[in-house]
Amino acid sequence: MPDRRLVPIATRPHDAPAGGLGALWSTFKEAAAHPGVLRGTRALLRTNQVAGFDCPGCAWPDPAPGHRTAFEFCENGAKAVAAETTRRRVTPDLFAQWTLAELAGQSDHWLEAQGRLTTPMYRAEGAARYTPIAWDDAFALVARHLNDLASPDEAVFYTSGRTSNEAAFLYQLFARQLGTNNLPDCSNMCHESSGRGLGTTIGIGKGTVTLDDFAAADLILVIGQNPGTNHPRMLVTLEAAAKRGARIVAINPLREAGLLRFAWPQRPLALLGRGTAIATDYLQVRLNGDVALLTGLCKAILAREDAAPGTVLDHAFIAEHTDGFDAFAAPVRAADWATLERESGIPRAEMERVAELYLASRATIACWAMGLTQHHNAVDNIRMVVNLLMLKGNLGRPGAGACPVRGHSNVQGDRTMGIVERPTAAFLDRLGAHFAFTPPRHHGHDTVDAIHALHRGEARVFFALGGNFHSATPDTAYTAEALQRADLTVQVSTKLNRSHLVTGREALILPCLGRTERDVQAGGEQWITVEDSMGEVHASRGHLAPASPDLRSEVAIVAGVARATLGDRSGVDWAGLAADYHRIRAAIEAVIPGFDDYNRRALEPGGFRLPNGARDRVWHTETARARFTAIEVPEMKLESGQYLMMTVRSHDQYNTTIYGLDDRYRGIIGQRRVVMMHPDDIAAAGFVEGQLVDLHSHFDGEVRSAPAFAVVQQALPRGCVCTYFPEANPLVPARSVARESNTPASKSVVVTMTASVSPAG
Ligand SMILES: Nc1nc2c(c(=O)[nH]1)N[C@H]1C(S)=C(S)[C@@H](COP(=O)(O)OP(=O)(O)OC[C@H]3O[C@@H](n4cnc5c(=O)[nH]c(N)nc54)[C@H](O)[C@@H]3O)O[C@H]1N2
Ligand SMILES: Nc1nc2c(c(=O)[nH]1)N[C@H]1C(S)=C(S)[C@@H](COP(=O)(O)OP(=O)(O)OC[C@H]3O[C@@H](n4cnc5c(=O)[nH]c(N)nc54)[C@H](O)[C@@H]3O)O[C@H]1N2
Ligand SMILES: [Mo]
Repeated sequence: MPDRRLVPIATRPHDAPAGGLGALWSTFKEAAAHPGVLRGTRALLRTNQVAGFDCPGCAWPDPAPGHRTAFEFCENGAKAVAAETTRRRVTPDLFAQWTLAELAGQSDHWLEAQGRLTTPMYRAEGAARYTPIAWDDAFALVARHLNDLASPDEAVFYTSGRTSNEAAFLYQLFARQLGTNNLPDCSNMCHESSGRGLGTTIGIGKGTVTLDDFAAADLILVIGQNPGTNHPRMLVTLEAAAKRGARIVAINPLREAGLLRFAWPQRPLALLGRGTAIATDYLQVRLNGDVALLTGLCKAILAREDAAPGTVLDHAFIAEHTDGFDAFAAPVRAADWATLERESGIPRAEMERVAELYLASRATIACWAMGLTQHHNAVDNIRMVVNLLMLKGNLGRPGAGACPVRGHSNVQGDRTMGIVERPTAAFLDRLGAHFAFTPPRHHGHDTVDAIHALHRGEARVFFALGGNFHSATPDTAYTAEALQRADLTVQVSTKLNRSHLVTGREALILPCLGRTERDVQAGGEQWITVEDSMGEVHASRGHLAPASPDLRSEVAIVAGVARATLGDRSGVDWAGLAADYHRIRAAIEAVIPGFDDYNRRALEPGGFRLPNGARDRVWHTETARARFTAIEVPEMKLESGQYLMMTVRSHDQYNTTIYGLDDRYRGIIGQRRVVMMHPDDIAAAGFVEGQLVDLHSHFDGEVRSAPAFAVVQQALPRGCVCTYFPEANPLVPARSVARESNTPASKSVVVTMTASVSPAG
């Protein structure tokens, strides 16, 4: 094949335990490589401490106050902190030197490496560059645009999940006083399917377990999650469970190193050994084969019940607490093993074996993340997990429950604060009553709807409180067009990213403080609050000097925009709230149930836990019972030459922030534009490792292409391939979404591949 294009592939097999010396070394390198090493080290020692700040890395909860070590951070939390505490700065000089087009020619890794944003910047219509703008002028500009809109629904207010409770609450209040519920957030691309699946079955869109439950579980399922990279502190919890003999079953198409073995890098002796085995059982399910697999487990369990009626299931729980059992059980009993084996890729005997583990367990926890939530049938995935748990009453008792492991450190809190495009009537009633206004009732745009609305020209102002909308969303080319059609795009950010470069006709960059930094307002030094993945709310206080004197807090920015826009139309004392965040928390307490005595309890060591009905076996569903759901097993119909592709995170990134080019645990070094395939699939397609291929996705008669991905081997099920997010996002169609949750199906992309031909040839 003369025109076969090859690139050298560097792989380094990873056979050490996850964590371990590698993680310690990487943490050290990360801190040392950043010119802010001292600043970074000081910050690390404050990470997740009682008087310190909440790690911006992930939403895994902190151990109880007495059980924290001096080093409550992980390798990837260290990267997140180092990225924020870097001494590199993006000053107006950089924007004077580089045009937007030139900056857009640089990689995401390069943009991130330029350091912290320092100065508000403005791009005038048609201008090639950003120029500095004063804060008040920036606020006035946003106000003019918002007030010129024909309807407030022409504005979109996006949030990414690092935003504090205080900023999030003010932000949604502002949007609703303006008159819109257009409050999409990163959740819409993340755990929305969990929220929907849990909300409709157990009456709360959140998990039901706490860290204590992990100490009491006999069996822990880890489904569609890569904690070694994305929630490394969870491995400490899993290791403790493994050591006391709990069984851990991993359900994942990839053999993720973190689920195999782990050595806690903060415990020196552990580094010398082989680490602790984590997963006792590993089911390498086919992509989106989870409903088939879980149906197989339930089928085996029901068969045991039918053989010895009344002895296998938790009949008391099912009778007292649930409904829908018969409708759920009938199709499961009728399901045919051949279909379940084909769709899951797991032999019947394996499913029966794991079903026995489930039956032997007195208390079972099911954890999951994006491997379940980003498919067309994602909401059904979650309901199927709930079905399985309920067969043995594994909800609302010690050691058992549902555990969606959240992403961004405060993504759950932002939702609690009312960042949601479909608010409940009860929430709006209380918000309106407290602030004496009439909130809009009609639902707003979620993330995918916002893209379409911008594309159609129906949304004209796009405002982002954090995040990187351009690169995190699907269908990159389409989303870029959508953003470019806006009159104004505004990004409140800490670091440079591609959303600053693909802009509306006019654009603003508003640089803000990060978690690690001191936040001083008119009323003195402030702290903020966050809610972790298990519903615990606690304070976070930064200690470092701000990266630039010109930064403002997210709260101050939101209040500034609100005051400039609404003026006398709003009865809210925006300046007063921004001067002292205690006042914001007092308002939250008045509007949102569960926040009693907020200002005091948030400061207690470890904070406080929000009420959770399902945990207490109180079900806020339509029928006041927990609900079994009949779920259809989806059948994957691929044509010859087609593969199912997932888009995942490497070990060296935080979503769209690219720290480096290695994926250590998967052994892929120095390269991100790769497509991982089973060796037999590589051979069958006539490819060789290192060959460049073009990827083409197929959806609803449309084809999208992305060029030049290097083929690398990886132990995946046949027919399943894997690429990295965000490189592969141009292939994810914006209309290819999960039913009910509207979450992009970024783990179910149908692709074909063709050999890349060199541009010359
Ligand atoms: N260091 C670091 N930490 C992070 C992030 C980061 O980018 N970097 N991102 C944060 C955010 S916002 C989030 S949401 C979380 C994400 O945390 P994860 O959900 O762990 O992230 P992904 O990389 O998307 O990995 C998805 C996992 O699901 C598996 N998977 C894919 N498809 C399927 C499937 O069909 N079935 C099953 N059973 N498994 C499947 C993949 O092999 C992979 O192991 O991490 C958070 N923490
Ligand atoms: N194909 C594919 N697409 C995906 C996913 C996938 O698995 N596959 N995952 C989806 C998921 S789970 C998520 S959560 C989304 C993530 O979507 P987003 O949350 O929109 O993206 P991030 O990359 O996390 O945002 C990074 C930017 O946030 C800004 N930032 C960082 N810290 C702060 C802060 O403290 N304050 C403010 N104001 N800004 C800050 C920085 O400027 C940084 O560049 O992506 C989704 N997209
Ligand atoms: Mo996420």
